[in-house]
Amino acid sequence: MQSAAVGAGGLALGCDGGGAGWGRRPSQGAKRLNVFNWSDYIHEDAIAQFEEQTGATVVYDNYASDSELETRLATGAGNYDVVFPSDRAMVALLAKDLLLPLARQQLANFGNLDGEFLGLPFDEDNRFSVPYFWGTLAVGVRSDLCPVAARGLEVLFDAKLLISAKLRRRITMLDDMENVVAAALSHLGHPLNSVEPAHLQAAQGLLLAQKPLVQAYTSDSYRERLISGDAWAALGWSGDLLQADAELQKLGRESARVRVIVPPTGTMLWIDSMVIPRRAQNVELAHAFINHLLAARVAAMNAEKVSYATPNQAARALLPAEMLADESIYPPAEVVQRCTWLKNRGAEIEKVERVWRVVRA
Ligand code: N2P
Repeated sequence: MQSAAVGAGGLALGCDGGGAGWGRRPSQGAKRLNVFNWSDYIHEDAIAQFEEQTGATVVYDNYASDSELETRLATGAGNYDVVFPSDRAMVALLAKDLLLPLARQQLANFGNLDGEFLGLPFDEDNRFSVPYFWGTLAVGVRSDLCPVAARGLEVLFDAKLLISAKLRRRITMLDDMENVVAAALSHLGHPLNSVEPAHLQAAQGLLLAQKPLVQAYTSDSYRERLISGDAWAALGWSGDLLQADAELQKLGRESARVRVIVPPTGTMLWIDSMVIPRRAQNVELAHAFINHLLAARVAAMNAEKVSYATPNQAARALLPAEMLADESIYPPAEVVQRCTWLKNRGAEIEKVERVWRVVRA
C-alpha cells in the first residue's frame, strides 16, 4: 500500500526537511509563488520542502473566511497563485469566472485522491478544483474548565445553562453567517439550510439571546482562546479545535483538554479545494505546488499536523491508525449520514443575510 501510494507521487520527495525556510525574501530572479490559505491549515515543512525542491520562494498568507478570499480574488488584490476555497466559495468563484481550468497532466498525483471526494456538485469534473481537506462544524469544550458535561450545541445556546455554569462570555462563535445560523437552526431542530421564515425568525431570536453571552465572533482566534483558557467552549472547525487540544498536550498541560464534539444529531460538512485563480502569474509553479500537496507523504504529514480529514487515499494509508479511528476527525458513517452540506440557496440567501445583519449589528 505504502509503495503504491508513494509510487503514485510524481514528485520525487526524498526531502531531508530543513529547507530554505518559507516566507524568506525572494532572491533576485527567483520564482515566487503567492499562496493564500486558511489559517492553521498546512504543515510548514510542506512549504519548506517545496521551496527546497523547486528553488522557488513561497509567499504564504492567511485568511479566516470565504468572504475575505472572495473579495481579494474579485478585486484582484494579492495576485494569488494558489488558494483554498470551501465548497460554498467555489460556487461563487466559478459564477464570477475567477478560476483557471487546471491542466490535469501537470497533476501526476491526482490519482492519490479518493473518488468519493471527486466530482462534487460544485465542480462535477474537477476541471477547476482538487480536494484538500474536509471536516465538520463542531463544538470544542475545555472540559477541565467548563463545569458541565457538554453533549453538543446546548453548551453554546442554552442561556440558562450558560449563566448557571458561569459560561457567560466564555463562549466563542465563528464569524461566519451560514454556519452560525445553521448551528442555531440545528439546535432548534430545524433543517440546517432552512429558509423558512419561521425557522429563521426563531434562529435570529436564539442568536440575539445568546449574543450578550458571547466573548467573540471569530473564525481563527478561538484556537488560541481555548488554549489560553479565555474561552471554555467554541463553535469551530473540527481540526482547529483538535489542534488546540494537541497544543495543550504539547505544553504539558495534561489535565487541560479540548474535547471535540461533532453534534451527534448532525452538523455541517464542508470540503476545501486547491484552485488557481484566473489572474495567477505563476501557473506552472502553482500546478507543481498543488501536485506537491497531493503527494502521499506530504498530504499525510499535513493531515497529521492540522487534524482535518484527508480526501487523499494514498495519504490515509500512511496515517497512524488512531488518527483514522478518531471520530472527531472521521465521524462514523451514521453521523455523516445525518450531516448536511451547505446548500446553494440562490437569492433566498438574503433571508439568512438579514438574520446575520441583525445579530451582528
Ligand atoms: C482551517 C479552517 C478550515 C476551514 N483553520 C473551513 N472551511
